[in-house]
Amino acid sequence: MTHSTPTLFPATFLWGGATAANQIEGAYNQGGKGLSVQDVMPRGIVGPRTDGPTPDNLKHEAIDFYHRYAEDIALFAEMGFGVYRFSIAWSRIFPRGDEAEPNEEGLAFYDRVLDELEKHGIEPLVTISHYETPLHLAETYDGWVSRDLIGFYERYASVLFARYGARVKYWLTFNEINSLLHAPFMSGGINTPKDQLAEKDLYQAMHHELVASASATRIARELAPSAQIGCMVLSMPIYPLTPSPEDAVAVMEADHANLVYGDVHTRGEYPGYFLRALREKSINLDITDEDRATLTNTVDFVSFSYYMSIAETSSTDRGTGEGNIMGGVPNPTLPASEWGWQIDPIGLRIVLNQFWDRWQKPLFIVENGLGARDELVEIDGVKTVVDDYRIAYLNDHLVQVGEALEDGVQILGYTSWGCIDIVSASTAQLSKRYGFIYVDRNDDGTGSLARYPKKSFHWYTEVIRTNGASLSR
Ligand code: BGP
Repeated sequence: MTHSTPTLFPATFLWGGATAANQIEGAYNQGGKGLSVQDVMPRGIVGPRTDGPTPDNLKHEAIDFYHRYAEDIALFAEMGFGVYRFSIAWSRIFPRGDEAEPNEEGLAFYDRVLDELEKHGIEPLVTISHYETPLHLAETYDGWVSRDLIGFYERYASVLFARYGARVKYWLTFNEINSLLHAPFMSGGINTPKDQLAEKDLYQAMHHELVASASATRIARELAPSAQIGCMVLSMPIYPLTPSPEDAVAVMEADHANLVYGDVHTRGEYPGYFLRALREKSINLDITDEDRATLTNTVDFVSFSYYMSIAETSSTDRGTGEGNIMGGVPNPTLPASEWGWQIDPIGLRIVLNQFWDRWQKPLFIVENGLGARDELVEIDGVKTVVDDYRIAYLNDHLVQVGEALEDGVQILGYTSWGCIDIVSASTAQLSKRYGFIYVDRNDDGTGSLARYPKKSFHWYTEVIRTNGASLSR
């Protein structure tokens, strides 16, 4: 059933956009910043990692937000953003990750970003760790496989809460924490190649991240009492390929593998289905009593990315599905983007309901959007992009957000992904664009870095101005 009259988004609904430090900032070796795992991933997760920084890594300069943040935030303000989600580069604050003292120059940069946001009345939403673990922690400790990372992360989070806690209300502990098993180097700084990694080590790394996340929540309660702490998961509704009970069970089990992260963050303990899975794999995790106590520090809200849905089957004949880090079985009923991500606006309503029913925590949609190639054209002397395809994608997804609001789901806000063109995470391309603002930079690194509002810029401005009433149903 679809609601026919325009939904009233709550007056407090936060509209905005989202980015991540490694994909937007550039200045990879300036301001005392150390290297992160991203500095040796010039091809994203689809290519091999390199021994050190290489000239073909677009993230090294990205779109130079490090120097142009004031201009970019002014453009966000022009669209009427009420919130901007960005991440803090861990290696700007702790260049190697295991130092005792933070890098003041790195901290001062984010002070300046926050000043600019405050000037425009934009609420910051800060991701503490977004796929940018300091490289030293990967190479010396094997990333999150090591329990030592919990302490380093606690120190890092404490510094952030102490410094920015009075200015930042909304915090996310780990970007897409459930991607760890799929992309161990990017997501968990795990240096051991995936094919040589013992499954037990991967699950141990997952446990360490979950403990660190809960510990950050505990620390925030002391250092930043007005902060709201959220977890962040990659959401992907999974449909049975056929109505057979076996396919329904395949969906349930695939769902469990994703939902366990939100379950732990909201309930404070591991669910039985997960313990069963470990038992059946004969994996005995090192979980201390102190870990168990830490996990009881549950989050205030749940945030998630949503790009696509997928299907599942019990059959061994699965076909191959491309997707946002986690693959699955292609759904024959859905179209796909140029990068093979299947487009499914209704899936967003389903996921919102599923998460709300399951966790009863306010939800924040912190990533959603269409990666597409854009063509810069000149209309009446003004350079722009006529991105009707992006407008259609966002419109249809936001209509489903309205449906979920009608369903009674509590939603804090919506930040579309890559609100200005940035380097893609999976393929490290600039040509996979999500933004309302076109950035003149190409995959070969050429371009002036000039910014041009696209047609969607004006469309989104109107959506925000009318608080969703201008959406077409
Ligand atoms: C998510 C990541 C983002 C982002 C987005 C789009 O998985 O959290 O960092 O980039 O996906 O993916 P891509 O950039 O590969 O198109």
